[in-house]
Amino acid sequence: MLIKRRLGWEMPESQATPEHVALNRRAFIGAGAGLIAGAALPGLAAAQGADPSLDLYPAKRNESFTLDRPLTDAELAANYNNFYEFGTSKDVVAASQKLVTRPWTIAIDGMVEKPFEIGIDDLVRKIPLEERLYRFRCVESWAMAVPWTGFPLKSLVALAKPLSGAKYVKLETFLNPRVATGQLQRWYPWPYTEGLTMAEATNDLALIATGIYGKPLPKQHGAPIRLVTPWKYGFKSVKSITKVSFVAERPKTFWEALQASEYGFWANVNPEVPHPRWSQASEQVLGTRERRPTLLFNGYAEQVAGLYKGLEGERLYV
Ligand SMILES: Nc1nc2c(c(=O)[nH]1)N[C@H]1C(S)=C(S)[C@@H](COP(=O)(O)O)O[C@H]1N2
Ligand SMILES: [Mo]
Repeated sequence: MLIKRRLGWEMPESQATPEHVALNRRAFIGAGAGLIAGAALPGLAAAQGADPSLDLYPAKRNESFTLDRPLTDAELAANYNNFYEFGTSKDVVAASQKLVTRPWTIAIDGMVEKPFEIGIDDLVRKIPLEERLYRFRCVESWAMAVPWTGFPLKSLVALAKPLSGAKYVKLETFLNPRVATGQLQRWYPWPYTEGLTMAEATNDLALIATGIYGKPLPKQHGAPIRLVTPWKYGFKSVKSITKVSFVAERPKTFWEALQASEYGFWANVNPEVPHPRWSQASEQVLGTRERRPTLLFNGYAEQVAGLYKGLEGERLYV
């Protein structure tokens, strides 16, 4: 297991602008107390055998996705995470190891020809995996560059066979407060939910990731399957997905439900639109002392700007 190090160049958490707001927790004290007793974990060690998808890694790199900066150190990326199900600090490695990722089933439902469930190991053998180098930008203003392994979300959409009335894809994380004790904190709108328009979901950049740095995803990165939308702030990239629903109405997302004035549905990266509590003009590159100017759509404007034609009246950058 990776050991948490505090390196000289690492951004101390106290200096990062926290995503969460200072909610009035007093109103909720005691709300989750009744659940805490049931946190025992059966057969944890036995459930953690070798990953059955290991032979698929490393996947062939798709060379059409290039970077303007070096890759972030793998250990650093794996030790500085946001995964509120396992706590609000960046240090969720130990807590997230409780997540059991096999068996793991993803439900495809809503407006589709025929709803179905698919196991992760069937899914990763149905759609070919590839590696892509992507920039990644958290709304808190830290940024990284990592090699994801996965497949385009549009391939999963094709497998799902959505009906013409489907306008949005809604993606949800598991709900299991016994394992993810952050979910005992009931002022958060669990399960973590995200959404994309059908046009966004079928844009080639939207990736379903099952791996990182040439290996299956470690738990803290959202094993065994997560979303990666590199032109949007990181909170859109929902982890540990168990349900993908095709819906007619725009889904209410986790962060929007928590604080709509700070986190909207679109959340496209834009240096000129500040977060209400901090500037988005530049970003701190994890693992360096470098700050770089933030790029519109995180540098992916060529691929995605067209998705927003005619939507100029929307809060596209919050
Ligand atoms: N289920 C879930 N998904 C999540 C989050 C979370 O707390 N829970 N945090 C989001 C945020 S704010 C960021 S920046 C990225 C971080 O991904 P990483 O830890 O793999 O770098 O995950 C996103 N996906
Ligand atoms: Mo984030």
